[in-house]
Amino acid sequence: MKTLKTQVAIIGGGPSGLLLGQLLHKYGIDNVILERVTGDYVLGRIRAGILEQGFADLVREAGVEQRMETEGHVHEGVLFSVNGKETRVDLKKLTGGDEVVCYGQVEITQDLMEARQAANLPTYYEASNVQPHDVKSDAPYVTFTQGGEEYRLECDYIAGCDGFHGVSRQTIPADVRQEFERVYPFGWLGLLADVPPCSEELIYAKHERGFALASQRSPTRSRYYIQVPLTDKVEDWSDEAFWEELKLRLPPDVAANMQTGPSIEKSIAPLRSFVCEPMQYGNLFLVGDAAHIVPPTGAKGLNLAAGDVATLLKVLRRVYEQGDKECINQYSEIALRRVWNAERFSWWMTSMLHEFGDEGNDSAMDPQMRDRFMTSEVNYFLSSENGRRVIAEQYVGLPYEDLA
Ligand code: RFL
Ligand code: PHB
Repeated sequence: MKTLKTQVAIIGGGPSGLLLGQLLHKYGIDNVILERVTGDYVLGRIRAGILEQGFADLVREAGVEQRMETEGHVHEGVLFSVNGKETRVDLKKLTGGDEVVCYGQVEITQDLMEARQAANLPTYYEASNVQPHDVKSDAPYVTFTQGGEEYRLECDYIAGCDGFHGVSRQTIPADVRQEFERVYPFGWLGLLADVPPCSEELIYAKHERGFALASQRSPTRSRYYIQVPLTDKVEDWSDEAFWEELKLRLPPDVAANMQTGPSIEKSIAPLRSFVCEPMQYGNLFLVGDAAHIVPPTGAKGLNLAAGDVATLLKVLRRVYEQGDKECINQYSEIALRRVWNAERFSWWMTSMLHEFGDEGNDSAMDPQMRDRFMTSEVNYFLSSENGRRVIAEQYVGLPYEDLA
């Protein structure tokens, strides 16, 4: 067994782990990343597209912003369509200057990977049997196997950035951990295509046939989603069938001018709200999807992960720069305040904009009555400036909290 030493062991080389690693390095804190799969596999996951200003600022702080600044697109507004009727939420005006950046998760992950490689920071890809040990003690360590060799990584702290299916959360004993979960009775079928976006700004569409989202990656690459039953398989959907259904759900003038083309990627994602409390156990911290999942309707998943990274960075800087080890106990409470806010917003947007039908309607309410309430609610918020501001403030993201 080979023994390695570092200050912070990071489990998971997705966007959370990479961003944390880069920022820790910038402040002189050593870290090692252990990733289960290859870098190419990580880059094959097409996910988020919208970054909050707080996220973009962290990327700048990490010094990895060059490509985001030139290739990312600032969006000052977002469109909602309710049964074909469009309303614009002017993010910038309603929030007094905030906006979001449209730049793919794949791109930001690639930028962070390249920066890590250029700085020669240790990353173990294809690390299997990753297991944290003694996380309540002053000498935690992580064991793993790579290339037939067994390793023991000794560290001060462990950051569990290993996503929803990772090992870190399971390290917190079941009697300490409380998990909250709601699985929605539908999924999103996403399609990526090299065609110009149908709209300059994103369109979130509520339609009686189901939700649809028109998003984008660049002036020549579009990302679209439609709500589908959980029982549907990607193979059930030809590109033609997808485009046809999408057009029915978007505003007619947008659909009429939409350019279609062959898909580069097509996949179905289930929708889930999930929170694990607490997010810290001894010297182990959960970061990003390892601790919480939101349905993608509010574009909050990756942004929440960045909020955790910002908080953990403040904690670890204070530990190493000021010798204050007690401050680690603030992490979970501060992170969870932001998490529950985004969870509530994402659940609310999902509830208002999707068709629930009979299936999965878990309230005692008549499904048609629920639909009427939700249509009324979304129309109420979109028709008043105050209502649009409530949506705008949360869409651009709440500020990061400081440590006490
Ligand atoms: P990730 O990305 O899942 O990365 C975790 C990494 O850990 C590795 N791993 C392990 N490594 C070592 N040992 C183990 N035992 C391990 N187990 C797992 C995995 O291989 C992986 O590389 O979590 P992270 O870094 O916390 O990042 C979270 C984001 O990926 C996620 O929140 C977002 O993609 C969510 N999301 C969106 N977020 C936004 O902010 N805005 C959006 O517009 C947005 N759109 C989306 C989304 C997620 C989607 N899907 C598919 C769920 C759209 C979709 C369709
Ligand atoms: C995306 O572009 O993938 C995207 C954008 C906004 C969302 C979800 C996904 O709310």
